[in-house]
Amino acid sequence: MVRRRTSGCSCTWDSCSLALSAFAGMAVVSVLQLTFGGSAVSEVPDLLAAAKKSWAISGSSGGPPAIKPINWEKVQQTAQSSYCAYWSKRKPHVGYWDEPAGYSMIWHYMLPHIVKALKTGLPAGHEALQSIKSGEMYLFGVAQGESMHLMNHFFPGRRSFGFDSFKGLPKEDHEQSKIEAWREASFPGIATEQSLVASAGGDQLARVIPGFFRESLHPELVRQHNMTSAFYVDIDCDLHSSTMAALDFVFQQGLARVGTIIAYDDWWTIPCRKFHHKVNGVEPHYVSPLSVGEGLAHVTIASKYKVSFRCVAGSCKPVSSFKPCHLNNNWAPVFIVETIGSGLPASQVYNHGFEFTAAEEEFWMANMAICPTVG
Ligand SMILES: C[S@@+](CCC(N)C(=O)[O-])C[C@H]1O[C@@H](n2cnc3c(N)ncnc32)[C@H](O)[C@@H]1O
Repeated sequence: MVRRRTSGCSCTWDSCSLALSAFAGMAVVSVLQLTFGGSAVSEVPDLLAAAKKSWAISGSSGGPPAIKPINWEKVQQTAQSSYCAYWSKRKPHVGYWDEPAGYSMIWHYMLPHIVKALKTGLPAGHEALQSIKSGEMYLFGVAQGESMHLMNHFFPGRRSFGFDSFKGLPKEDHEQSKIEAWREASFPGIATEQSLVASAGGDQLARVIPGFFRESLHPELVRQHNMTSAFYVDIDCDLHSSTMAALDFVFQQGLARVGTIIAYDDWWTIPCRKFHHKVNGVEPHYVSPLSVGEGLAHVTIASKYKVSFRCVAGSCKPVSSFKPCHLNNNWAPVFIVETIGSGLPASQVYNHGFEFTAAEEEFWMANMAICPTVG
């Protein structure tokens, strides 16, 4: 059963599996029939035009390689086979304590396999290894009690920091990112600060910073909590303005570094809602995920901090295989920071790492079974 989502989270574990498999089957047929031609972009800020340019990856552009070349294909193959092996053995609902609530954060299940592949696939001494091996986890949007618990389950022994108002969403500032389900005060906390800390390994490992990000995310936090490099940043705070505040904090404070992995739960929620439904009185229409919500914040931050991101898993690359365990056949996009600032050749401003064309975005939204149900 695919539950109608009114949250920033996605769907049930099994509904996602089914939906993704259904999408897979449909897509295999449709890919043969479709040629990706013209596209209709109706709500695209200037930034999007710049963002849509794609740049060559480091080491293959003809310019000086920003970092030691990494065999990304091999890393992805290793992660892929490890994840598929896990899938073949998994029992329904394994490790998923929140099934009755209808939340499924299925991209989290890919992370241990990605990390394992990075640890073995990155050249010894590569700067990314430091945060991958021993970095900390920064989770934005935690008061439903899911992400901190899950990440501690997958990465026990790592420190985690959870940020939430415990009063639900604030007001969205970005007009095009407003959808009815994300009203002010939606999703007031279910968990408490204490229950979150307990679920994430206790107070030696977990810290919760309560408050709205615009007040809570001040630079002093870094010193107060001795925060160090982010191995993982979890964006599940739904709104464009909240995502901007979260990303700005981790990049400005130097917590996000080369090797930091960032995943977004609601990258597709606004585009999917607008694609399939009337929103704020406007008939269904296409908007790119790079022009609203979390996607727009990602592009803005990439530009502001001159970041080159790479898609490592999830829905930041069109699916090339429709096996349920294919790393890109997943709801949320997962990126890794490849370079920051001076790492990019002068000709490249930044690289958001999102690999869909407009036609592929439309195709994905038209065929992805969960898409009409979210928001
Ligand atoms: C859909 S829930 C995500 C729940 C989740 N991942 C978990 O582990 O419980 C979104 C959460 O983001 C929080 N949030 C969104 N914007 C915020 C902001 N600007 N400041 C503080 N919390 C915010 C909300 O309070 C809400 O708990």
